[in-house]
Amino acid sequence: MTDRKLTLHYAPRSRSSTVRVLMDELGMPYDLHVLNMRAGELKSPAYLAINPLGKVPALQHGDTIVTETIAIALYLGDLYPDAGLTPAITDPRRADYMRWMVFYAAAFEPAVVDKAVGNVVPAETAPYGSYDKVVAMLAAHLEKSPYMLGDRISVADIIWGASLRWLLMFNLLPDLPVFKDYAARITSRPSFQNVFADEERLDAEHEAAAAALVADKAG
Ligand SMILES: N[C@@H](CCC(=O)N[C@@H](CS)C(=O)NCC(=O)O)C(=O)O
Repeated sequence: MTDRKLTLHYAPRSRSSTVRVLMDELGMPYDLHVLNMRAGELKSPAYLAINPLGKVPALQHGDTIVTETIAIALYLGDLYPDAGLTPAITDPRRADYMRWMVFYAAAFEPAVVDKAVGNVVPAETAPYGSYDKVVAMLAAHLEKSPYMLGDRISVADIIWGASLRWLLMFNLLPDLPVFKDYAARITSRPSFQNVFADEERLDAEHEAAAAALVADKAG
């Protein structure tokens, strides 16, 4: 629990959507600061003061700012352990939890991005070895259990489930049943479905607002 106010700086259909789902799953009260990415609001001086990279998500906890999706997820999971989604430091699953969360940011995302843009990085230099090995390792892991840490859902599944759904949608991962089943298992949860529905509305509003800005400038 916390007595400092939590604010999520967020734009629909982005990595910040995953954090929004996570905060709903954890059952924490928070303010949502909605930014219109299409209208350039992530690059406003006010937002750059929060995250100099002009990217979402960013979490504000009182006067403290946390950026980076995985850092935010680890932070929130530890802040709300009673939700039952965070293996405690004494839990034997904690090591796997840390490993899969850090692997996501340090190896999996770079492997996928390099693959998507056609960067060929020698396996000895790449922080992930090779894309094919990363994908094979993840598939083999998910073949063994329904969730990243075994038979119980955790914060790690909110991250991995959201990402796999997105990557499958854009053909950035092989269309394997193990990936499709896992992504569906996680993102069919009401927390995801509620955010997806709200984002359809928000994104349409943002598109219209961005188009109006362009028309204003042209006129
Ligand atoms: N490493 C960052 C990446 C954040 C990121 O790239 N966010 C994208 C949205 S998914 C963004 O804000 N893009 C807007 C931009 O770069 O202008 C994290 O994991 O939080």
